[in-house]
Amino acid sequence: MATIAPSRRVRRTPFSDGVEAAGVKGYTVYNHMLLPTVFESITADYRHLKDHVQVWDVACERQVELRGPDAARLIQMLTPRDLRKMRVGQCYYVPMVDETGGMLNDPVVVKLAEDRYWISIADSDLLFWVKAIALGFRLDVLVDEPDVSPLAIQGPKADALMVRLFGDAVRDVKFFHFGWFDFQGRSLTIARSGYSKQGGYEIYVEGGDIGMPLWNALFAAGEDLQVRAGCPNMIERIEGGLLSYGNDMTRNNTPHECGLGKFCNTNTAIGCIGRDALLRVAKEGPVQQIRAIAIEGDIPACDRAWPLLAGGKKVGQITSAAASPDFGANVAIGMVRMTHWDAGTRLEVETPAGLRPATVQDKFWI
Ligand code: THG
Repeated sequence: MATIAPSRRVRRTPFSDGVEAAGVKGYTVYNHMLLPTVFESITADYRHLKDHVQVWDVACERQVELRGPDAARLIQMLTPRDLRKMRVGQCYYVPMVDETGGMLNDPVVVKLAEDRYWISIADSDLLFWVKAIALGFRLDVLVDEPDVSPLAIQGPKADALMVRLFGDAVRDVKFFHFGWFDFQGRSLTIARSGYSKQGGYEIYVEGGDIGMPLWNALFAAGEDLQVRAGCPNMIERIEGGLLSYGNDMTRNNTPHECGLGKFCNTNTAIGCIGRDALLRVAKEGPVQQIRAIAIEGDIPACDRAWPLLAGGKKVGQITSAAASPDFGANVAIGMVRMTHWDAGTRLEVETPAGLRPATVQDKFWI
């Protein structure tokens, strides 16, 4: 594979020096920023993530900040998930859609104050959409991208590591909640969340200057826990059914097709953009939906959609796939038409390396 040319458009992060010192071997670009994809090897990184604890530079999960008297009104316009019960200190995973109900992003929303939110975005330029909505509706709210860079601590020993830096109180942070914790005289927003199923935290590092001091403190404190630099692991996230915007879904998909119907309260999310379109979808149900798919045989890297066939006819597509050491199969995420989405349905995948047998699963692996 060729390299990524360094340039100002491909932004470095406050942790990039640490990531390079740790021997990063591959990058992707996410929200116009570097995102590590591999350190030792994807399978070695996978094993280590499931057994120990890793520190992930996920600064590319950029924040769109809403601040001002109309922040609450604006955030509810942006998502069909009902946010009326959301309290300060909570995080919500939410679909964001356009006026047709098409997915624009699937961020984590962080409620910092009644009049202040962070939208922790997946890989699309959501800032432009949010700014345009705020302007078009003449809302009294500031919308911008603050100097905030998430650092994720993931793996079974994440609690053990975090307690050493932030004290026992960090254990009390509940899933998809956050608290404020001191580090070198600065207050850090720390949530129990992250893009893996192994458990852990996300530290929203405000101010790039404390990036490397925090990075170094975590590695110094976790030596005996075998702490390592890591990154979202493709195998583990497919096993866990964690969706990747731009890969597993695009603007052409509704939340219901993505299995995110449970995060849509179209009846009560009054004022949300796309509500009329989604009311129709919610009533009739989707005609295709995300499924866990097991694929047999050898498969190449999934860098394009692979057609899913039944009797030679296209009935869907595979959008992410990887060989899983723990499940002894190729795990995959696909969008499958209603006629063929039942668990146990046998299909064929048209990979660039040839046709492979596949079976629709009843659920994801973890
Ligand atoms: N953390 C933060 N920001 C992010 C991500 C993250 N922005 C980009 C990307 N990841 C957004 N996509 C997701 C996808 C899945 C989840 C979080 C963000 C996730 N899902 C859990 C699950 O499916 O099991 C929990 C969902 C729930 O029950 O609320 O965590 O990872 N800050």
